Amino acid sequence: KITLNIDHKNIEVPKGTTILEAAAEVGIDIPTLCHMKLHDMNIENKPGGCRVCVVEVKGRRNLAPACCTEVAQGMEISTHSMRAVNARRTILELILSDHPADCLVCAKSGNCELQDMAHQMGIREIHYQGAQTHYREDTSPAIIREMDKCIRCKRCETMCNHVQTVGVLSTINRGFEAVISPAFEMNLDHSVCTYCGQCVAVCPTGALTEVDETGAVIRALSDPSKTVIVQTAPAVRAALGEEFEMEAGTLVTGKMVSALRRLGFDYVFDTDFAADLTIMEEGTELLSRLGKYLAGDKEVKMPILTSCCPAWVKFFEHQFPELKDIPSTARSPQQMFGAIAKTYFADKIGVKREDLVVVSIMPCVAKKYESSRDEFAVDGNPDVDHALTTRELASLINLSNIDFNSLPEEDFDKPLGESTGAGVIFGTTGGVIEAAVRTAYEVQTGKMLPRLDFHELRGMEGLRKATIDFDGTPINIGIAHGLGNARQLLEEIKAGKSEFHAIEIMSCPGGCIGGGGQPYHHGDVEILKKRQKALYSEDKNKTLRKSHENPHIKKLYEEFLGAPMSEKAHHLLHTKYFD
Ligand code: HC1
Ligand code: SF4
Repeated sequence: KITLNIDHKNIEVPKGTTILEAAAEVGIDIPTLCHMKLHDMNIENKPGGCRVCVVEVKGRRNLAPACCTEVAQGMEISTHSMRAVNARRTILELILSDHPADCLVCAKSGNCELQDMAHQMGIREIHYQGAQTHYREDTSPAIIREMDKCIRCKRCETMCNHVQTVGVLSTINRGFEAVISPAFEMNLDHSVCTYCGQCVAVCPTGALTEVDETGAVIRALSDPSKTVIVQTAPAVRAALGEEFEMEAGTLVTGKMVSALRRLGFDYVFDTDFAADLTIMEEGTELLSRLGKYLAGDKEVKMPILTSCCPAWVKFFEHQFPELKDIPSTARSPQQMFGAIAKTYFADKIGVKREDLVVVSIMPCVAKKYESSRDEFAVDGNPDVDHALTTRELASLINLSNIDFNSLPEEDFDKPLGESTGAGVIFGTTGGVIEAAVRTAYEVQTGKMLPRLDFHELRGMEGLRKATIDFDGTPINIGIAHGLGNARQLLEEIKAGKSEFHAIEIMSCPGGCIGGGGQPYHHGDVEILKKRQKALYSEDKNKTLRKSHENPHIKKLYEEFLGAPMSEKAHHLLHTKYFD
């Protein structure tokens, strides 16, 4: 143990603790722009790059960067001596001298750590002349890179290279020319970027943001010739409230529905309905493959992998093309919803496909890319027209002058708004496979499940495994969230060493609750845990908690699809993967 003094507070911490961590122990928040730590997830970005966290250490000639200076016995530290404050302000001014001052129209305005810090430090004038070099804007189907706004904190590099192991982003060039970029300065859409959006989630400035589709949605809502419907992803309801100053983990399902109605959507539906539909298709596929495998069919490939996360799909298409016949062929719930909306539902209400606009609200930026994939369109008309993030929905609500907090709670419309608890838990790591188990068990054994809560599948560890007893047949299940964790399981499969029958993979740490389109959580894993808890509580409060019991799903099969994996279901609800 080491004893030291920070701002006149005595403290004892273990050897190896940094000044930044030690200060946090006694409630002193030292400002920083580059440091980021996701506790419990073993994720840390500590380049010591921004130098905003400098503090004065008694007896030392130079100021010390708190994030990468370890404490020493008897240290006396001042985090607010005028020498430290003056240096911090100078450093901030130098950063700002090479940053565009377009806060008024920046996508990150109000959520920008650099803007907040300039405000906190009372910066009124910039005394230095930076190079203000201009770098081209790079727009992909999901993410916009505006490198003029990059402060080179390297948080995005940590997420892309160490957490996701995608390896798209690295620093090239030097000095004012330095830029975080894909190799050879190619655009993101030419790289192997998965559009997971984890770089966007941690970017402190407006350098990395999602493609903004709010304008297009406003235009559709104002067009009287269009019927505009909306679907909301499971994870959105557990986080949207944070944009309106509510405690993390506050469920706002009913308020969200009424906000969407007030925005003018003609029908407010739920992606959870399509999640139930996914379970019907994916569960049937799992059981069919499993049945053959257990009967000794050497042709059948195991394990089956979930396929609802578009960043994960893009990841294996690029990085493990030889495994592309292993994931389920089921489309994601977002895309199943779009396909059913533009056929079954459009027919029901007598609207032509081209006059029906499908909007989805997603916790994710990759969903924008997914909805733009060619295979999810008919004659150039996409099944899902616009995918907004949770943050974009909050911005739509704000700009429409709707007082979210005082809204009444309303219910989704029918038929595509009815869902079970199984659909709800899709939004958290482990939820998709738990939903699949609830249905697959009953279909396979013909028996009622003795319990519905599979605690062994829940949690936040990056890699988890459990064996579920299917009435005498042990089924081995794996779960990975974060693409780096997924990579480990894929390497095992490639080497023929996988012990699993089924694996759930989600790209974002925490699953969709931690998606790149959610309210910024600033690295606070407790926020993710609260969102996760909220989804399990919504599941618990549902009357129906198994996908195959959803009455509107049953009706959809009776009236339209026939049976799971039927030819029609195959055509509308399944997909192919590409190298
Ligand atoms: Fe997800 Fe899914 S759970 S992928 O995380 O399978 O985005 O929430 O909508 O499609 O249902 C996201 C969430 C979401 C799909 C579902
Ligand atoms: Fe890397 Fe994901 Fe960002 Fe693409 S979206 S650059 S894969 S972190």
